[in-house]
Amino acid sequence: MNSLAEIVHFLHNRDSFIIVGHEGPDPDSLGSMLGLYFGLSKLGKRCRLVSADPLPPYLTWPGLENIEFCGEEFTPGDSCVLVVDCEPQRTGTIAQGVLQAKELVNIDHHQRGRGVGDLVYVDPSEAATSVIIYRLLKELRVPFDVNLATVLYGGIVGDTGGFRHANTNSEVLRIAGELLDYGVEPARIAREIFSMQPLGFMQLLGYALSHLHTALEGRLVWMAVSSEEFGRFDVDPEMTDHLVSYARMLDSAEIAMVFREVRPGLTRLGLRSNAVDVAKLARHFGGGGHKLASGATLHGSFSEIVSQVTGTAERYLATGEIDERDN
Ligand SMILES: [Mn+2]
Repeated sequence: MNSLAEIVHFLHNRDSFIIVGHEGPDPDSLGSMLGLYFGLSKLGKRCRLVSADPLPPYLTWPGLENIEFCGEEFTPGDSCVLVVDCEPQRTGTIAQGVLQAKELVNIDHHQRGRGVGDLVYVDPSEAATSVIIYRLLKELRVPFDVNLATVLYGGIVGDTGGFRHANTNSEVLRIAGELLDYGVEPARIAREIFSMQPLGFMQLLGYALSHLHTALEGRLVWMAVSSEEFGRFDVDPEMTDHLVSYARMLDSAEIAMVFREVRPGLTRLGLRSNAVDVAKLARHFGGGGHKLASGATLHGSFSEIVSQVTGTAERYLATGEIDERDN
């Protein structure tokens, strides 16, 4: 792994960048992308922003309108590619093009993120990649303004769950406080990320809550929503990542899981906990993430996936171990 100073030196000495984040972009991925975009542009560099997937709805951050949407046809040309908030393999349909970059820089904060590229900076102790970008831009002596502050603040709010997750610390709050002084509107940013939902989602949520499942006296809680049920409420399953945060509210929950059958044969599993390492559980099923927030994508029959994963999670909670025969 490289030092932050080496990344800074590298960025200084290049002129043309393509900045990409992960598939299904979230606020921290976007905050990191846009933060680099505004910061490097201020230094006179040429920057493009590229995403494989559409943006979350409702966000009105500055710079989002400059994001280009590409797929398998994406090629980086001579530009240096900066991959933020994930490994290059997780950039979705543009991943092949990203990996062809003449120069690749990877900046991330995911646990077990090994980083892939000519320069790699991965720090799992950071609450958000947007915090790393803040530090980089400070080292680069970029002058901050309300636009830059807004996107970095938005990224931090996203990955700390509005300063409620365990990754919230005094340093994060100090940085967020400094960003607010540039004129960021905290209430608007929080509402756009957490508190704006279409009617269909509200009704689906009611349905999912009234069909909440528990095991081990509520220590394990899960929701399972089939593609037929998503269709019934006219809700796009890919836009319902946050269902898991409602499951997690159960007072007795140690592990909360949500199964979303995004289409027949393809299920996304979201995992949250307050203390138990759910990244371990996610990795067992081919996924990954953070200790307290992780996920995986599974193929096969929805009902079989639900019973298999809940069985493994139940044994994991009861024994503290994952039986490798649980496959
Ligand atoms: Mn992140």
